[in-house]
Amino acid sequence: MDLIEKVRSRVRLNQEEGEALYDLDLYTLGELADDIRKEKFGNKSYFNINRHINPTNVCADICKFCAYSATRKNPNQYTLTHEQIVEIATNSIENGAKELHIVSAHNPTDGVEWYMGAFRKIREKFPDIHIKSMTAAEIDFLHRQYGLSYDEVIDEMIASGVDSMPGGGAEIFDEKVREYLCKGKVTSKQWLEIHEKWHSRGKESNATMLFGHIETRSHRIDHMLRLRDLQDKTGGFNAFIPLVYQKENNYLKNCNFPTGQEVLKTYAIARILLDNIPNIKAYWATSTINLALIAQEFGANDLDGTIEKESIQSAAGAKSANGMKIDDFISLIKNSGFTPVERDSLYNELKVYE
Ligand code: V47
Repeated sequence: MDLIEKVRSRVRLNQEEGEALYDLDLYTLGELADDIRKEKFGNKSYFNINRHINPTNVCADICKFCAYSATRKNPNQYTLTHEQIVEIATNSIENGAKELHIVSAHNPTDGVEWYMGAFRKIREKFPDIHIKSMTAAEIDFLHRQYGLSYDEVIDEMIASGVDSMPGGGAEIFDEKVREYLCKGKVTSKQWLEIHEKWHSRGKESNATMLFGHIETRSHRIDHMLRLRDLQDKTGGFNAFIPLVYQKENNYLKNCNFPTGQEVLKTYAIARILLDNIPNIKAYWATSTINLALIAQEFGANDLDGTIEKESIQSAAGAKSANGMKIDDFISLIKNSGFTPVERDSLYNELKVYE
């Protein structure tokens, strides 16, 4: 059976076949991915009304790709108080946010209680809001800095009101590339172990992949297959999110910045290879909204959300600092030929915009 036949027959592909998908022309690959997407979701395209909150940029780790954390390039340190965090959450929830996506840098001075207390204060005031927070990199940092085991951090998160984990900190799993990008941070094995532990509590999470820097196509396929293996065991991943590398204000140069074609191929390949992760998210903050809308025809079924305020990617040059108005989001999806569906954080449908 040739490769195209295998994809059409839904045969699971290996590393070599995954790499060979990149050699197909864009339209053939797109059509293959689109068929799978349509089979699962018809004409629906998902989004949520969410608020990103980044409580601190003070970071004990140094990742070459990061423009957000406070370093020589960005000397403006900040750490929000619990009161400030709750105030931001309150404003957003009053304006319709249904998910708080809270991600911090690795702050070595404020302690575990600063992280967890914020969740408890939000939860006390808003029993129903979905809190998506703590990347595996943050959990590993709290373990390294304060001597808690992964299990202890995870149990404390759950007790404090965290509902699901975001997919950050995965970067690229290949050990050599990872060492160059972010030596000292959570390893690939640890990242996967932490998500496995989270899933074993019946909880769900997402997975990202940062691409378009020094990695090769082969590294991307390897990354996706490591996620597929874990998903076979746990079934706990909701969405896979390929993040396109943004190149301003950081220390990672000499990169192979991807063309639009390469980005679309990567979404399509994710849809084909990850036969056990339901949602492929085109996170418009890194792909641009234009490419994210096209990605809907290349395997993606989700565009993330309105975001409201975005600090990590916009620090590195993305045009996402002020999020997107819900009406604009809905009409962009409609005008691109899809049916917008507002979802909650766990992909339950809340409203279909016919
Ligand atoms: O892990 C840092 C990435 C991630 C850059 O789970 C960069 O729904 C591009 O994980 N260019 C954090 N990316 C964001 C994240 C995320 C985003 C949207 C949705 C979800 C989800 C998770 O941001 C980090 C890192 O890979 N990042 N710097 C940069 N220069």
